[in-house]
Amino acid sequence: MPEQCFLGVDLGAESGRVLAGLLDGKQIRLEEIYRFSNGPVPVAGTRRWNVIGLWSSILKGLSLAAQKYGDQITSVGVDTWGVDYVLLSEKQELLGQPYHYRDSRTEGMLKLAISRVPQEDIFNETGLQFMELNTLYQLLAMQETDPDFLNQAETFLLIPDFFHWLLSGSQVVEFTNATTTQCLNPKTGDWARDLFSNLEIPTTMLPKVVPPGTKLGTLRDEVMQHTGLGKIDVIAPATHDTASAVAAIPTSHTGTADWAYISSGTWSLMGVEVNSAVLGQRAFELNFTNEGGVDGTYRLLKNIMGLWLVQECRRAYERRGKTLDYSELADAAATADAFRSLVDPDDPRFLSPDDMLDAIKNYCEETNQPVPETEGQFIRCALESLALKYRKVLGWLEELTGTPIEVIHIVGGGTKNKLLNQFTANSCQVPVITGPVEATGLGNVLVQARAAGSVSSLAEIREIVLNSTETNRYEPQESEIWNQAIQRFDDLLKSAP
Ligand code: LFR
Repeated sequence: MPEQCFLGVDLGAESGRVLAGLLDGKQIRLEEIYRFSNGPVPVAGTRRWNVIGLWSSILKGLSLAAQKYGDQITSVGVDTWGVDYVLLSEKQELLGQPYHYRDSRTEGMLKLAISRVPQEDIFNETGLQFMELNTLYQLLAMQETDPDFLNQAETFLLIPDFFHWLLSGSQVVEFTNATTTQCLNPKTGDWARDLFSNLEIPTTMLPKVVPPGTKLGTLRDEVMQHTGLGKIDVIAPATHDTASAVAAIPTSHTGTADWAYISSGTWSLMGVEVNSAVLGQRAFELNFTNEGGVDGTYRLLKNIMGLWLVQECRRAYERRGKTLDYSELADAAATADAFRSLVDPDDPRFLSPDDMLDAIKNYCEETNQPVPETEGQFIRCALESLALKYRKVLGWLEELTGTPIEVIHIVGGGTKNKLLNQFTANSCQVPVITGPVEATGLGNVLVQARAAGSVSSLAEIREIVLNSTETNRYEPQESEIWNQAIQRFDDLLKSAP
């Protein structure tokens, strides 16, 4: 079979990429066509996404792809982070500048929501962990403080759906990303309309939900003209980046919960794959989430603050006039003293601090630990704390599923941090397999390939990734000192401010 080309647009919180996935029978090769930066834009005391700027970069990437792969291209699809949305008016105008999930307007919204609907009912209806960044609380904040746009909204689209609309004119929400909103009922696969009415949020703007792999249409004429692409299909991949990443885990164990994954980037999403949402009391107490995946699977997982801690330390150093790259920071951490100070990575103060170094210092002060001073001490504290949090989550996953976890797969850009990979194996006391870095992009294009009939199942998607990419293995070491550290970490979580 000649090489088929599928274009994947993968937008992350720090950068976006247009990728070409070249499928040749049982092997896939992913090529980065164009990379551009992304990030929150401060706008008059708020944080927004520059979606028009992103669209312009996507068009540039698609033009470059057209020049290189022209007639070989079968389809295009977009994935991004979850929860954020745009509103379109009746005349299909973008209403306002879309908010970034770290904008502070949602503060207090969880409290407000549960004063109207019991928290357990919200969990039973949506199966989602409680995080104030969820779409539900963003919509509630809008309804409470500035309902004009909501009242005018004819269509609600999540960020990837918005780009699919720009590409093809389709106005639907893809399922995997819809499950990140806390607005969807995993049992019915439809919007949790009762919950919306109890929270007095309008529901008329909610479009149809479609599964990953749905053909949404073909490129608009104007996009073809602008980019030089032909009338190719626009296919919804698993539009939630984590769903795409987990679809591309190189495992031959699809269908069992004896392996865990960590999709590691700005966030660390750690969980197992299950065949139906886990909604019991214990999942609620532990604040676990059930996000929809490919082929009817669910990701039982927890959001862990992830390498955001390191990214923000780096930015804080930059503001102090010190520009360091990630490898310099990792090297400094590698030679710093072990377990000098620990933090709960998921303490709310770390979500959007003005200055991450100050936030970590304050946490250490309040918990009577040595305050980090050097770069190495800060980063070591962040990485050890993340690895210890992984161990806690591993234990909870085993408790919820009743299945011991034999191996952890880490995928995504975070796998480049070898120190964290080794810490994870040490802390969790199971082998860690890392790679591919580009799991999200691979998952995106392989779901498109499945829609085109070139691949048959989730298991085959994973087999192709296994055949096509390199992985590394880390064996657990230093079990004794990590076991002592986990004791200390447990005490910290119990007594933390
Ligand atoms: C990762 C991710 C997480 C989601 C967070 C915010 O990029 O998509 O899964 O919880 O971003 O949307």
